[in-house]
Amino acid sequence: MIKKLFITLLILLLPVWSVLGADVLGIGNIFKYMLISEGETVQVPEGATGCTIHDVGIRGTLDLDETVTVKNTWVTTVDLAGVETAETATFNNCAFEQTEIAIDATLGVGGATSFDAQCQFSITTATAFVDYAGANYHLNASSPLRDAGEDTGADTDLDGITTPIGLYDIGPYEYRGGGKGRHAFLFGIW
Ligand SMILES: [Ca+2]
Repeated sequence: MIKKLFITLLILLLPVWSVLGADVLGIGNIFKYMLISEGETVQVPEGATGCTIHDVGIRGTLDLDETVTVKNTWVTTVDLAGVETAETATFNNCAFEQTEIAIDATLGVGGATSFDAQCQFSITTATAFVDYAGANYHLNASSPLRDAGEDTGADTDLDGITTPIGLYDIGPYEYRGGGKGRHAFLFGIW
């Protein structure tokens, strides 16, 4: 009953969250192939079970309050305060600007994290991407995220390029040389 009420309230509040710059997932949502800007939030709220996030670049905050699987994604700030007893945040093929200790320190009481062997911590954003300051999140040739991942089931990257090239990369973009993606051609941004 309480969960139903919460979910109803959540649906009613979704437009408000959108205005505030938050992407709020519902039960079973798959959130994929996205770039989240600085200051924005991706949230999996309590009760939103069965969610998967993959191939996303989150320069803002990933706020998890429920059991969730996050794959092939890089994150600036992780907030696990809502991950509580019997809930686990599972990360496969992910990279973080924070340390593992810093992320675990945000966990709620009884919550748990599961990081696979491919996960990287303390990534230096200034050197991992073509131009982090300028919001070009394609990988550098020397990026630690390049060829450092594993197959998480994605066949293409955010540019629509078939993956992998060489070995799988971490994050929404697969490195293919040249530094810039098709966005430069399509939208004149990068
Ligand atoms: Ca690769």
